Amino acid sequence: MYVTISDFIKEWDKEAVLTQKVLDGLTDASLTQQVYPEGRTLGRIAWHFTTNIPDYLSHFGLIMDKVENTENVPTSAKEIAETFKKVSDEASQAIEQQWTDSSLSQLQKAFGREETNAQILMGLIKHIVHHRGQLTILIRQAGLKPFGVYGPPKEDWSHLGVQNPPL
Ligand code: NI
Repeated sequence: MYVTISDFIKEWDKEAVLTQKVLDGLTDASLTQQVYPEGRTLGRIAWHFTTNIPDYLSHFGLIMDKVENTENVPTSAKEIAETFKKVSDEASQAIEQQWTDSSLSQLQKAFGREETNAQILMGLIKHIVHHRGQLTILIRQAGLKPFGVYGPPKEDWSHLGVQNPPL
């Protein structure tokens, strides 16, 4: 668990770089990929976790600008990727400027229970990681090669000289 703001920011920035790489690999056509006919599209999922960042942090007391027109999922992959970049940078600035290390151990009501602000911040990272995992499946279904978030996608094992990758 995060004890200092700088611990959190390090983790936030590291995950944001990985998420950015996933989003930068999207094409406009891939945004309409669905997991089943009535399912959410890839674009909607990416837009959801992006626009949720300021909504979530504002809900827990940080002052941040919300994303405009959140109900309209962009048809441009570049717009989603650029919005994520802006929002994730603004989030780390807001947290650094508005909270101190001692804020992290303060309790707030969250999801029907008491959580520390450190847990609340970790919840935001988990939310993004959860949906980012969904995206990588949809990216594959859309016929694109997913970015290897925590390890290489299957194509890159062979480039590394590995014929039978570990599961
Ligand atoms: Ni969600």
